Amino acid sequence: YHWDFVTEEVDGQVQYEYAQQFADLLEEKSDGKITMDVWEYGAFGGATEVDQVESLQMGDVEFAIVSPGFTGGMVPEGQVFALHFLFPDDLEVTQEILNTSEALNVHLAEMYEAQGIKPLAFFTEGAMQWTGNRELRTPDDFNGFQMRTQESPLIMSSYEAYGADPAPLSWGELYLALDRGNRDGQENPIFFIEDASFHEVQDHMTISNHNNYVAMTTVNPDFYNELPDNVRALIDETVEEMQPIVFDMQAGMNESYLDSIIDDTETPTEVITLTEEEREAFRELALPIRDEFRDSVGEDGAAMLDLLEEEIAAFE
Ligand code: 6CS
Repeated sequence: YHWDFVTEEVDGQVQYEYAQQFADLLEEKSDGKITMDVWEYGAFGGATEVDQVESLQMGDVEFAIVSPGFTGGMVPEGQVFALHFLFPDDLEVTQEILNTSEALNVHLAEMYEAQGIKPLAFFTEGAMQWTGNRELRTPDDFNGFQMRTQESPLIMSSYEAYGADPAPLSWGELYLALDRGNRDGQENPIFFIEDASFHEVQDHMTISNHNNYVAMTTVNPDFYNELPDNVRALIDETVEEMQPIVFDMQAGMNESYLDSIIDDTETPTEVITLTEEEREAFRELALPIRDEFRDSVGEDGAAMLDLLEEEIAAFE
């Protein structure tokens, strides 16, 4: 077997490192019978994140790491990950929920599969933070702020609720957009902000922990369902083994890259951390977006969110 695995990130970043280790593990387990080509963001036909999802749906690639933020138009229910302040702040607990939730691993997974995207696992890439060309401490600071988001209506609604003026963009174009002032700011986990050098062209960063970044390990369902049982079992086993590995990977990178941002005196970035009271002002504005989610996705999607909220409450 020889398969293709596309990612939305580049060498040294979480998704790419994940895919490489995944490919190595699978090659080892299969005694070299399974090999994979791992693709960096944009390398598979020069595509954007949304194009890459389409390559998976068409079966041009077998495996992909997909961020739900780019599937808002195809699987609206996946926008559950766009909801700020939904998952616990404790990332270990959040990862436990991602691993065990029936709402996600059964119900949401079926909704994805119906659209030609089969999620095998959900993993966090870390808490998300804001960067901006001005300090972001209160919702007022977002007034008229040109926020870069991924391609998802509910991510945009979340920032509109803060008073911002969000506009989607592929991340490959984001550095220049921030540098030129076509966008005022963006959200991402710390490792990504540092590795993509966004901090070089942003004077401010806010540790907001308003959400965590979730990615999905996905396969083309026709390809996967037609595999012999023993091959599918090897894939499933590898997916499971990768979960703690990728959790530690993101934790390490997010911690050490914060120091690099703070220590970079050539292009200084002012870093502030929101107090619980300051976060509360955002949480209040973010809560009604859950109703918007329920109204826009219909009954099954709303029931999926109800169940997920129950599961989260049980952990808290
Ligand atoms: O901001 C983005 O769009 C990118 N962020 C991460 C953490 N991974 C890939 C994604 O495209």
